[in-house]
Amino acid sequence: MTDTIFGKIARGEIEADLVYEDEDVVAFRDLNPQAPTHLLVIPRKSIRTLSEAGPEDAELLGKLLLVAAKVAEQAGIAKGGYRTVINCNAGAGQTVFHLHLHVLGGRALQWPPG
Ligand code: DGP
Repeated sequence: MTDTIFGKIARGEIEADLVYEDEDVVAFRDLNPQAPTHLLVIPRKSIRTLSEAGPEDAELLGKLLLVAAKVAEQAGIAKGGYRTVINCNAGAGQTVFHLHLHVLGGRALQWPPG
Protein backbone atom coordinates (compact mmCIF):
# COMPACT_ATOMS: atom_id res chain seq x y z
CA MET A 1 0.00 0.00 0.00
CA THR A 2 1.38 3.42 -0.96
CA ASP A 3 0.53 6.61 0.87
CA THR A 4 -0.38 9.82 -0.89
CA ILE A 5 -1.78 13.24 -0.08
CA PHE A 6 -5.28 11.85 -0.72
CA GLY A 7 -4.71 9.03 1.74
CA LYS A 8 -3.83 11.67 4.32
CA ILE A 9 -7.00 13.64 3.45
CA ALA A 10 -9.08 10.44 3.74
CA ARG A 11 -7.66 9.84 7.23
CA GLY A 12 -8.17 13.46 8.28
CA GLU A 13 -4.41 14.05 8.66
CA ILE A 14 -4.45 16.92 6.13
CA GLU A 15 -7.17 19.50 5.75
CA ALA A 16 -9.36 19.66 2.69
CA ASP A 17 -12.60 21.44 1.87
CA LEU A 18 -14.82 18.39 2.34
CA VAL A 19 -18.24 18.32 0.71
CA TYR A 20 -19.16 14.73 1.61
CA GLU A 21 -17.89 11.81 3.67
CA ASP A 22 -19.09 8.42 4.81
CA GLU A 23 -17.40 5.22 5.95
CA ASP A 24 -16.11 4.39 2.46
CA VAL A 25 -15.87 7.62 0.46
CA VAL A 26 -14.69 11.22 0.87
CA ALA A 27 -15.35 14.14 -1.52
CA PHE A 28 -13.62 17.51 -1.43
CA ARG A 29 -12.82 20.55 -3.56
CA ASP A 30 -9.85 20.31 -5.92
CA LEU A 31 -6.99 22.62 -4.92
CA ASN A 32 -6.36 23.54 -8.56
CA PRO A 33 -9.87 23.80 -10.03
CA GLN A 34 -10.32 23.40 -13.78
CA ALA A 35 -13.95 24.55 -13.71
CA PRO A 36 -16.07 26.76 -11.41
CA THR A 37 -17.02 23.56 -9.57
CA HIS A 38 -14.29 20.92 -9.41
CA LEU A 39 -14.72 18.18 -6.84
CA LEU A 40 -12.73 15.00 -6.21
CA VAL A 41 -14.37 11.79 -4.99
CA ILE A 42 -12.04 9.20 -3.47
CA PRO A 43 -12.36 5.87 -1.70
CA ARG A 44 -10.92 5.71 1.80
CA LYS A 45 -9.34 2.45 0.66
CA SER A 46 -5.96 2.94 -0.98
CA ILE A 47 -6.23 1.90 -4.63
CA ARG A 48 -3.40 3.37 -6.73
CA THR A 49 -5.28 3.71 -9.97
CA LEU A 50 -8.39 2.38 -11.71
CA SER A 51 -6.51 -0.40 -13.49
CA GLU A 52 -5.46 -1.80 -10.10
CA ALA A 53 -9.04 -2.09 -8.81
CA GLY A 54 -10.26 -5.67 -8.58
CA PRO A 55 -13.57 -7.51 -8.57
CA GLU A 56 -13.66 -7.07 -4.79
CA ASP A 57 -13.90 -3.30 -5.41
CA ALA A 58 -17.02 -3.47 -7.59
CA GLU A 59 -19.38 -2.15 -4.94
CA LEU A 60 -16.96 0.59 -3.92
CA LEU A 61 -16.52 1.74 -7.54
CA GLY A 62 -20.30 1.94 -7.92
CA LYS A 63 -20.49 3.95 -4.75
CA LEU A 64 -17.93 6.46 -6.06
CA LEU A 65 -20.21 7.14 -9.02
CA LEU A 66 -23.29 7.50 -6.85
CA VAL A 67 -21.46 9.92 -4.55
CA ALA A 68 -20.27 11.87 -7.61
CA ALA A 69 -23.89 12.28 -8.71
CA LYS A 70 -24.91 13.28 -5.19
CA VAL A 71 -22.22 15.94 -4.74
CA ALA A 72 -22.89 17.29 -8.24
CA GLU A 73 -26.55 17.67 -7.32
CA GLN A 74 -25.66 19.31 -4.01
CA ALA A 75 -23.22 21.69 -5.74
CA GLY A 76 -25.97 22.79 -8.13
CA ILE A 77 -24.24 21.63 -11.34
CA ALA A 78 -26.42 18.63 -12.19
CA LYS A 79 -29.00 20.48 -14.23
CA GLY A 80 -26.48 22.49 -16.25
CA GLY A 81 -24.39 19.39 -16.87
CA TYR A 82 -21.18 18.06 -15.41
CA ARG A 83 -18.41 15.65 -16.33
CA THR A 84 -16.80 12.86 -14.34
CA VAL A 85 -13.21 11.95 -15.21
CA ILE A 86 -10.78 9.33 -13.95
CA ASN A 87 -7.23 9.86 -15.18
CA CYS A 88 -5.67 6.41 -15.15
CA ASN A 89 -1.86 6.45 -15.03
CA ALA A 90 0.63 9.17 -15.87
CA GLY A 91 0.05 9.11 -19.63
CA ALA A 92 -3.54 10.17 -19.01
CA GLY A 93 -2.52 12.90 -16.58
CA GLN A 94 -2.79 11.10 -13.26
CA THR A 95 -0.53 12.83 -10.76
CA VAL A 96 -1.87 11.55 -7.44
CA PHE A 97 -1.76 7.77 -7.18
CA HIS A 98 -4.81 7.25 -5.03
CA LEU A 99 -7.85 6.51 -7.19
CA HIS A 100 -10.01 9.62 -7.59
CA LEU A 101 -12.91 10.71 -9.69
CA HIS A 102 -13.06 14.33 -10.86
CA VAL A 103 -16.48 16.04 -10.99
CA LEU A 104 -16.37 19.19 -13.12
CA GLY A 105 -19.14 21.63 -13.91
CA GLY A 106 -20.34 25.20 -13.85
CA ARG A 107 -19.15 26.04 -17.36
CA ALA A 108 -19.53 24.69 -20.89
CA LEU A 109 -17.20 21.70 -21.28
CA GLN A 110 -15.53 20.86 -24.58
CA TRP A 111 -15.45 17.44 -26.20
CA PRO A 112 -13.13 15.66 -26.84
CA PRO A 113 -11.02 16.60 -23.81
CA GLY A 114 -7.34 17.34 -24.45
P1 DGP B 1 -4.96 13.87 -11.37
O1 DGP B 1 -4.19 14.74 -12.31
O2 DGP B 1 -6.11 13.15 -12.05
O3 DGP B 1 -4.09 12.95 -10.57
O4 DGP B 1 -5.66 14.87 -10.36
C1 DGP B 1 -5.09 15.28 -9.15
C2 DGP B 1 -5.84 16.50 -8.71
O5 DGP B 1 -5.63 16.66 -7.33
C3 DGP B 1 -5.42 17.80 -9.37
O6 DGP B 1 -6.56 18.35 -10.05
C4 DGP B 1 -5.00 18.71 -8.23
C5 DGP B 1 -5.57 18.02 -7.02
N1 DGP B 1 -4.76 18.11 -5.82
C6 DGP B 1 -3.44 17.80 -5.70
N2 DGP B 1 -3.03 17.93 -4.43
C7 DGP B 1 -4.13 18.32 -3.72
C8 DGP B 1 -4.34 18.61 -2.34
O7 DGP B 1 -3.45 18.53 -1.50
N3 DGP B 1 -5.60 18.98 -1.99
C9 DGP B 1 -6.62 19.07 -2.90
N4 DGP B 1 -7.82 19.43 -2.44
N5 DGP B 1 -6.46 18.78 -4.21
C10 DGP B 1 -5.22 18.42 -4.60
